[in-house]
Amino acid sequence: MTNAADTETPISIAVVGHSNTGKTSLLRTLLRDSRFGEVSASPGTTRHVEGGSILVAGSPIIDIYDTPGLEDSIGLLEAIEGFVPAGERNRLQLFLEQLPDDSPFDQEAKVIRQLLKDDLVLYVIDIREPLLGKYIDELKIIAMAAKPVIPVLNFIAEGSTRLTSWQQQLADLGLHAVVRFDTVIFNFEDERRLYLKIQAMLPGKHDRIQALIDDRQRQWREQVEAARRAIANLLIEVAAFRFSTGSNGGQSMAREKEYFHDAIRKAEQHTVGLLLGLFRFHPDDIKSEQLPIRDGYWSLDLFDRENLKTFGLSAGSYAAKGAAIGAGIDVFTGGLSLGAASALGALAGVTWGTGRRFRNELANLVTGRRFICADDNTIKILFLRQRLLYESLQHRGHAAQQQLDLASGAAGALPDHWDQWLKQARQHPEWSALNEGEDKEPAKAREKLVADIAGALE
Ligand SMILES: Nc1nc2c(ncn2[C@@H]2O[C@H](COP(=O)(O)OP(=O)(O)OP(=O)(O)O)[C@@H](O)[C@H]2O)c(=O)[nH]1
Ligand SMILES: [Mg+2]
Repeated sequence: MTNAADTETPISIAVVGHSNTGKTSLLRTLLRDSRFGEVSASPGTTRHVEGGSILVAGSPIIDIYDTPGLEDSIGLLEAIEGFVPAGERNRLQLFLEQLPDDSPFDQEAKVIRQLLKDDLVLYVIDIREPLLGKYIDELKIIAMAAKPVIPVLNFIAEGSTRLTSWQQQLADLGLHAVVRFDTVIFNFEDERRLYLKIQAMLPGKHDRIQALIDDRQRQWREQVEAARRAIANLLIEVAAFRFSTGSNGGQSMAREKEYFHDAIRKAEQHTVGLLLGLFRFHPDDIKSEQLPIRDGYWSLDLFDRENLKTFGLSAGSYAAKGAAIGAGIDVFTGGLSLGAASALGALAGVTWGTGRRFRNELANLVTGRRFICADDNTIKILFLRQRLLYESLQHRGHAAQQQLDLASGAAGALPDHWDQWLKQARQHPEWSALNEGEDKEPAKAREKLVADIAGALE
């Protein structure tokens, strides 16, 4: 983009409101920056005006400013009315000019100064509270700046019972362009609606805001699609992974198992990193004793049997398979004939001619070696927990401070074609980069499977 739009000054927006209503949280979400400012449960956290830029293709469309919370709006309004007679046009400006250095309103003065500079005001409201006099006074002060105001109703999840009454009362005050925006449970639609309202109030900036909306929409779509594909890829990589025991210079079975587990753990961690990155979370945003991800790792090891409980899976398959050598592994022994290998799915009737894909396994049959692959439960857990992470990240604002809660049993069911997908992936060791020496040419059929699995994540 090298048109005039680039040289235009960004739209400037002030975020104001009573203290502790979630102003800084709103900026974090809009800026996609969980490190912006300081957020805390106690009021008076933000002490200075601090700004950030909302960019499209590297150029700022909106400069948005966080301000300290208004605390004593009733006193402030009285002071303004006392200093500057009604009817004066630049009442706030005159008030600032007359304010003594040691005034108790120095925090408020910072807010007013910012209000006067900006094109538009977002007034953040904690709707868990009723519309008290202090809010009305704040709105009166803001109105003196004569800027377009959009009330942003926050704490939607907790305050839903008051939502209509707030909307009604704001409408009575002449404020119709209200938006709801829960800064903790992010919902892309809410963000879009906020930008649409801003667009409606600043007609001169229509195209720039449209560019922002389109960009955010595209980003969101790509982000979601990439996340789905990352999970699909992980599933295929691991399901198609076969590890021939005895191929590592005669190491003990236990060490081979560890090696095998580690390869899968790394693949999972890689995916977790991708998912966090796609939704622009820092790995250590998600922490605490409540589980489940710490420093970009699932805190519960993939091969921990506790996962079975969390995801409501039955451990039965372990017991049933006498050959199982430990959680997370299926063993196939060359000596057990093709019958055992067919448990991989679809090997019955295999011939040497069709066996290129299975050459290693067939060689194992001859040499009496064994190979191991991830068992069904491991792959299910792998899928379910990545899906849960993906769903949580999608609905998680950058201001969220509480943990993802895995124990809520929110894992849900496996997709309809699960068994078929698994079977297919298991027949294609060459689809897994975890298998050394396999050619990893992207096969059309693999690509189709990725698309199918990704599609089921919608
Ligand atoms: N549950 C919930 N908590 C929220 C929401 N928005 C903000 N919070 C929490 O409310 C508290 C205050 O949020 P801040 O963003 O610091 O609020 P602020 O308006 O910037 O506060 P001051 O700077 O002190 O005026 C923090 O504990 C946030 O995590 C929300 O939509 N839902
Ligand atoms: Mg703040």
